[in-house]
Amino acid sequence: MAPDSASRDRAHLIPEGLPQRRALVTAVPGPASQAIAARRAAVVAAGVSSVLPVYVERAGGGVIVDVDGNSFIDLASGIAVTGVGNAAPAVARAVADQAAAFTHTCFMVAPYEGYVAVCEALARLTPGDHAKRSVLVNSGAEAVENAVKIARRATGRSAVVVLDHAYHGRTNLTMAMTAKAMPYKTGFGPFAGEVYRVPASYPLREPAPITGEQAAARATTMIDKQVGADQVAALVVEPILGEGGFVVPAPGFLAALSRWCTEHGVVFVADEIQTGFARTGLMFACEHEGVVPDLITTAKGIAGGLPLAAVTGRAELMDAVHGGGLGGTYGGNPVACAAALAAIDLYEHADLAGAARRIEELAVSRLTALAERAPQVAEVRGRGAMQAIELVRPGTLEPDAALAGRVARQCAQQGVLVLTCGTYGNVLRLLPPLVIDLELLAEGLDVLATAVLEQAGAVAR
Ligand code: PLZ
Repeated sequence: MAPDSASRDRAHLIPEGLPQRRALVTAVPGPASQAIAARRAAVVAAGVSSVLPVYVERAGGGVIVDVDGNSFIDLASGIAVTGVGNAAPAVARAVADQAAAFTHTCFMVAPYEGYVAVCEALARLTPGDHAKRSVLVNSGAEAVENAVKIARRATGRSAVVVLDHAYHGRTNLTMAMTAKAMPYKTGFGPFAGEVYRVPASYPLREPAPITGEQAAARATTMIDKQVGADQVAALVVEPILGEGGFVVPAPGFLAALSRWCTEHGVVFVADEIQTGFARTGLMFACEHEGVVPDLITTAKGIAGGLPLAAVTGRAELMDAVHGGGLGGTYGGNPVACAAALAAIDLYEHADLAGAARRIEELAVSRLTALAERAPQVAEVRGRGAMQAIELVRPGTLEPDAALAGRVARQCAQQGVLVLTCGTYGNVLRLLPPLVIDLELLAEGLDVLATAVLEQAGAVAR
């Protein structure tokens, strides 16, 4: 694409009158944010935390503007949600038009076309050309819960197998499926039963290098021995571990797991809630490995910021559920469906997968250069616009979560929003909106690199 047609396309993705720049006009947080924080302390549950200490007034493209007028570079997308950018003009228009027509009838009571159209788009865009059906729900966790219901009903089996380092949600069943105790599980048990955990493929932390096939065999042998393949309804896998640390499995791991599932009548569920919708440079992360899941869960990026999620899968599995067995008051809300149709149109027609690959090129080159200067960076990894660095004590693999926290805080103080993640809390992850201006991204990466070097006390060579 010629550069000016690319920038014209981008301009059309960004709300008008929102300068794409980093600019701090007060201390962080400023007085207006501090006033809201004081009100918050009196009424918002202490269990809900926030990364940025400021309160948002506007956001779009690659920036978030707070109530004091500070403009932050957004390297988080509200945790991989606003792939099309915040308040993307086409999404905002679709939402306004739908809200003016009708806001809710409940698809189970009086159905509407938008729900059907979203399911058509999911059937077209998800991997595999078999007949597919979808059910729409409200959140990622609810999608995972429904995938398990469907797999159990279709197979008549009860066991669910998940990976070490997995994140699948905060509801009771999905807490059981999530690996990390603090903050997600501690004190919240007892958890749902029949959930079994097997080792993932985490190349940096393998005691000795093993192939993806070997890592898969390690997992499936454990399932055979400890659960019994014929007891397993579903194996639920994130194609790239998200909250667990942006861990890309060794090549062949996913394909071998998927083959094992097919051989044993186990439903292979790809949880693409964080990786889906062009984030990794292809529409879905499974496509990088040529894997076709039986069921796929989606959420986050699907609707440009409105709450919507889905389970999509093989017609014969999905339709094994009796009428009335799936649903919920708000599932597939018409405003969320309108937003999804507008967002999906942008993913497909504004080449946002290509944008993710351009983000990857820039981020990987900057982060690799940083890794050469900072021995604390054990690895640069990810796919597309889902990139991370894992921080350790130099010369070891000992996780340095404190360093990751200090770097994220310094970035916030300097107008760049960066998230941490990882089982050990020592991973800095980048999830920029796919529509971010590359110069703005480069500036954000510079702030991040400086923060790593300063906080690590690393001396430039
Ligand atoms: N599956 C792979 O990444 C949500 C959670 C943040 P919900 N990840 C962000 C937090 O601390 O709550 C996620 C995910 C994967 C499922 C989910 C759950 O999606 O929409 O948050 O329920």
